[in-house]
Amino acid sequence: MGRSFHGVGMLDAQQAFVDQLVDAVARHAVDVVLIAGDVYDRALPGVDVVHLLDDALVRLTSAGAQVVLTSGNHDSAIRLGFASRLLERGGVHLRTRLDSLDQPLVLPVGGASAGAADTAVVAIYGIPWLEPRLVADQLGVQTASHFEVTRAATELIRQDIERRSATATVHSVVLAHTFASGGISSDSERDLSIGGVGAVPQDLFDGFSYTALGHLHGRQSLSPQVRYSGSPLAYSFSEASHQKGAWLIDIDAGGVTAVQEVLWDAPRTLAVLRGPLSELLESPDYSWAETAYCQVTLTDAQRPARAMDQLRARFPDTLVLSFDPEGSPAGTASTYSSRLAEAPDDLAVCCGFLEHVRGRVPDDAEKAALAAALENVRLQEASL
Ligand SMILES: [Mn+2]
Repeated sequence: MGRSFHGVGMLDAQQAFVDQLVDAVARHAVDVVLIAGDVYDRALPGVDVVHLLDDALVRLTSAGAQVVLTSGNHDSAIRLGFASRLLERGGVHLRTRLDSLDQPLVLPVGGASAGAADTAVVAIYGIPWLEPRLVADQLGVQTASHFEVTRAATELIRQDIERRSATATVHSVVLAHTFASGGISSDSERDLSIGGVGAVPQDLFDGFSYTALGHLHGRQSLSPQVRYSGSPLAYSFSEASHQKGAWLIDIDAGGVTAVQEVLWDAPRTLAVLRGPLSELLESPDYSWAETAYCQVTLTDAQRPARAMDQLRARFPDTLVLSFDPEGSPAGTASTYSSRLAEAPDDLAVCCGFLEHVRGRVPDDAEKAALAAALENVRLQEASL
């Protein structure tokens, strides 16, 4: 919530998503809504955005659901976790702290396979975004890597499941905000690769009945039991082909019995257009894009005058314009901005800037200094 799309505010679209979510919760009689971060797009969200979350939590609980919510890398875990022990009483279970990792929301589950002498429960755990260098000590791991801290967190959860299994059949659901391998990245999560942040292997989640992942924007299944719900809205043009939605999980005394998709209506179509200006302006093939948010790449050999003005006459919501002239050498984008648009991470953006202003690529020592500076910025943001 709070994130914009290429400069366009998305609060109305986020409000419309909340309406759809509340409606789906009521329609399917959902018991628990799982939100695996990011909740906000920044540590200090705007007041209207905070109000939107406040309203969403009230409406979800009024519709009969409890909510389990973890913080993502964009959130301030401390701010988001404010009053968590009080909210617990209202059915909103914030999992933003290391010491609540192994404190699940426990709910009884019924169903035919429950033995007479046995109680079956579902235990829902939330792993917030773990910044390796900030949590390694507390988790008792030597190497401050995503893999090691996530492994330590899942180990604590396994121990808790084992304790509870002495007196009940325990079906476990784990929320985690992480980049699990097998996940397909899109531009919007580019920051995750800063400082060599790697993916964690999905087999860390083996043995849990279901793992609900957050971080990647594309809704996807790494396995039947390990899935990303994805972002409720597209936040970059690389998500133009995404069908946004969520997963609806059924659990009874025998475990997970069904997983089905719930889809969200997109507020606007995204169009990724490419071609010479005259064709884009005249061809009826593109009339569908006239009401869309457009990303346009012009391929004219000569850069047309007033290209943006001309495009906006037909496509008023052209948000991104770049040039890739026909006949220019393969792989060399023509402008600084179009080269940067393809940079995979912030380090590449900084290196590209240095190359642009100095005419040579940074050497290894300069690269290392830049990487360290970016890492420090990221850590400071994480500790806000
Ligand atoms: Mn994230």
